[in-house]
Amino acid sequence: PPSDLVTVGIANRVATLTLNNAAKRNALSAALLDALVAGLKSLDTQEVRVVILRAAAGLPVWSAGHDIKELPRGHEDPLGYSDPLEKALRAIRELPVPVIAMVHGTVWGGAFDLVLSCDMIVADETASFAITPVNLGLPYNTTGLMHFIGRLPMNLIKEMFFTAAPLKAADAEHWHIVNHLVPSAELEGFTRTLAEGMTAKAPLAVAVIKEQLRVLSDYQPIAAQVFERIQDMRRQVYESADFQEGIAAFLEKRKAVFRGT
Ligand code: KGJ
Repeated sequence: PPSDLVTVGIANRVATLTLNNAAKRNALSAALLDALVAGLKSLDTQEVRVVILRAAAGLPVWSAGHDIKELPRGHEDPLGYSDPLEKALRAIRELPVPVIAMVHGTVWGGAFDLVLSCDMIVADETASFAITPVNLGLPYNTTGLMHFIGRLPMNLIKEMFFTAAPLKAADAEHWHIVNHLVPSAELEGFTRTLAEGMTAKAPLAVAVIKEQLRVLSDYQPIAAQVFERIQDMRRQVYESADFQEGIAAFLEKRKAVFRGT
């Protein structure tokens, strides 16, 4: 059934998917992400040639990231393969047409992974980007880190992950996080022109190039033992008291006190 959490509009071969839950700051709940994936799957990619992913007009928060209330409370991988966020990232990355993230407002946590998983980002001066697992004591997943490694310089990745501080729009432009930084008043028009410029291009070539770039940038052979070691280290983190504390602090709207246990 269509959901009002994510609306879909189509014009001139461009589909616009709009995150539409202002009350929860577009937190990436299972319901919202399922609606996003359903919206993407509903597209006829013979007809639709480009997708724009945006938040509802005027919201100061583009998305608050993973719905922290829905994170498993310990003893379970918080970002496992079947997590709704992971499914949505794959749906965008595997969609055979370009997806442009159009960003007005602040982008938090898993929502940063979401916009980086889009094929390009157009933002305005209100945009900022933060990746915040260290505020929760959460061990980020390996696939997610691969997304960052494939897209950003290592020193920037480390600064963003270790500080959890939002990167302002101008800095995001400096680091090539955004393809284009444009004034707020021009954001929609600019993004639409960029999208429409791709709609008449050869769709088979576009789809294959997108898939080649995905497969090549994801390609990272890793020994089973190494992967299992990393998973075991992650498990120790999501089973820690600190992870419980991080989530509890968010729910109680207070600052977390981490003890390293
Ligand atoms: N999850 C669940 N609920 C959320 C979230 C979230 N991420 N963000 C906001 N909400 C809910 C609040 O609990 C409030 O619910 C409502 O949205 C408005 O939030 O109390 P309720 O009304 O029932 P709030 O905080 O009153 O809004 P603002 O003052 O406008 O602040 C907006 C902020 C985005 C600055 C603030 O909500 C915030 O700091 N949210 C958490 C941002 C964050 O750290 N997200 C990253 C989550 N982590 C990840 O995604 C991952 C994958 N990670 O690894 O860390």
